[in-house]
Parts: sequence; structure tokens; C-alpha cells
Amino acid sequence: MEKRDCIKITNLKIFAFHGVFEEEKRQGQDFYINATLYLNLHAAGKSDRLEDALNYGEVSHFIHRIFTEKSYDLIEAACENLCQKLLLEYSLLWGVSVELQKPHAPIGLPFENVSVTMYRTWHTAYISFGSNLGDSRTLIAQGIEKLKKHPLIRGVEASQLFVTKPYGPVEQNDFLNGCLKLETLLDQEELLEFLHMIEEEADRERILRWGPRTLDMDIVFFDSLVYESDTLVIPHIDMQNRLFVLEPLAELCPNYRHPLLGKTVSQLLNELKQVEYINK
Ligand code: PH2
Ligand code: MG
Ligand code: MG
Repeated sequence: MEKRDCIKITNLKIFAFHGVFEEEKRQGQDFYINATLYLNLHAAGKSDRLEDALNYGEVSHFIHRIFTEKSYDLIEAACENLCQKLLLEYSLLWGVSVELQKPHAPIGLPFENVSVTMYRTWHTAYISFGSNLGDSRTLIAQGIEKLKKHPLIRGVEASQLFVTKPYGPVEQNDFLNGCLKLETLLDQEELLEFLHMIEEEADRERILRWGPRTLDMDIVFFDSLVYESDTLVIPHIDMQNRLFVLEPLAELCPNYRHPLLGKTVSQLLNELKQVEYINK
């Protein structure tokens, strides 16, 4: 992993009742936690004031509380929950790495230790949205509200709304378009699933590809991720050819560099404007 500022808490010993077997749930056992907390330490390093720092004593007690307040069958689930709660509780953290050890696991063979390790961070996502069917303004506002209310999403910022001519082969009404920036603990597929749910709640019907829609929400960027699955391509495959994406996006992240094209959003916007001007 990259060399970034961090605080490490090692071999934090906690008695708890996690495990698949009845015996483990009844008797409990010792677990050991190694937590690496990623945050910028520069301010505290300069000021020498606890107010600027993350208090590792407090964090240790927080870990103890979270780790003992609910019992899980799997160390994976106990670890995932701990990562998530740390990132939600301490806004100074941009990431955590947690190793959860279970040296007394009932394996029935001599062994020293068994553990899981998870690395989790906040992600920054940019989303393009559009509507040209129904009460577009309200549908968009409701969609944004649902994103804001999701417990694993924070810092939602919206661009202005733009009235745009339909792009593509289908003749249809003008669109209302814009972009969003948000931070999330969801991964890209989970975020897509949530966007689809919001679209469905806006009575989105997938009748015609490129056709009119009550609400469309597409992931444009997800950190600097380059990703392709059967249902999702990141960065958005055609964003560089769409003024209705680049114009609002340039309000939110003009200097973000496209991880494949190597150009910033404002460069892509200027180039597309040139092309559109020449083709007029
Ligand atoms: N979405 C499309 C196809 N064409 N044109 C505009 N102006 N705005 C859109 O959001 C849009 C489009 C497919 O997603
Ligand atoms: Mg779309
Ligand atoms: Mg879509």
C-alpha cells in the first residue's frame, strides 16, 4: 500500500461472542484487532493540539464497544461492520485497514492464528442525471433527496439544471440534465443498484433504449476507477461526447482527469464545444 499518514492500533484484545458454533456464542473467546486508521496527520503534527488529532484512546474504546454490542457468526461480518462504523463515526478518516484475529478458533488442529483483513475507504462518485418525462424537476429533486438520505452516502452536491436537446437517434422532448458529486461507502455495483432503485421509484420504464425517461441516473466517475462488468462501465463510456454531461460536470470537478483519456473535464468540454461548433 502507498505510504500515507496513518495511526496504528495493534493487538487490541477484546473478549467477544462471535462465531458459528453454539459453544462460541455461549462461552466467548479473545479476539485481537489491528487497526490502521488513514487520515492526514499534518495539522496535528504542526499544531501539537489534541483538537486537531484523532484521539486513539477514544477510537480504541469505540472499537471495543462496536465489537461487543452485537455478535456475528462470521469474522468477515464482524470486521466489515467495524470498518464501516469507524468510517461513519470519525470524519477525519478517509480509510481504514482492519485485521481481525481469532487465535482460539475451534479448528481442532494445532495452529497459531486465523484472521481476516479488510481495507475500506470513502469513495467519490460523480453521477449524471436526466429526465424528459413527467414532472422532471420534482422527480430529480426527489431522486437527490433519496441519495442524501442513504446512510452510506454523504456530501451530496448538485450542479445547476440544464435544459438540453435530445442527444442520440430518438426524436423526443428536451431533457433536464445535471450532475452530482457524492461520497459513499458503497462500492460501484451497490451504488448502481441503489440508482436503479431510485429510477424505478420514479416509475422509470425501460421500453426504448435512448428513449424518453422519467429519471435516468448514470455513474460517470468512481474515484479514478476503470471498471467493466456486464451491467456497468466506468468511466461512463460516452461521457466525452455528451455536452449534457460535461457542462454540469465541469461545475463540480473541472480539474478531474479522465483516467483513460488523460484529459481534464474542462479540456473534454472545450474540445467537444469546438467539434460541435465546427459541425454547425
Ligand atoms: N440521455 C440519453 C439519450 N439522450 N439527451 C439529453 N439531452 N439528455 C439525456 O439525459 C439523454 C439524452 C440516454 O441516457
Ligand atoms: Mg443515460
Ligand atoms: Mg442509465
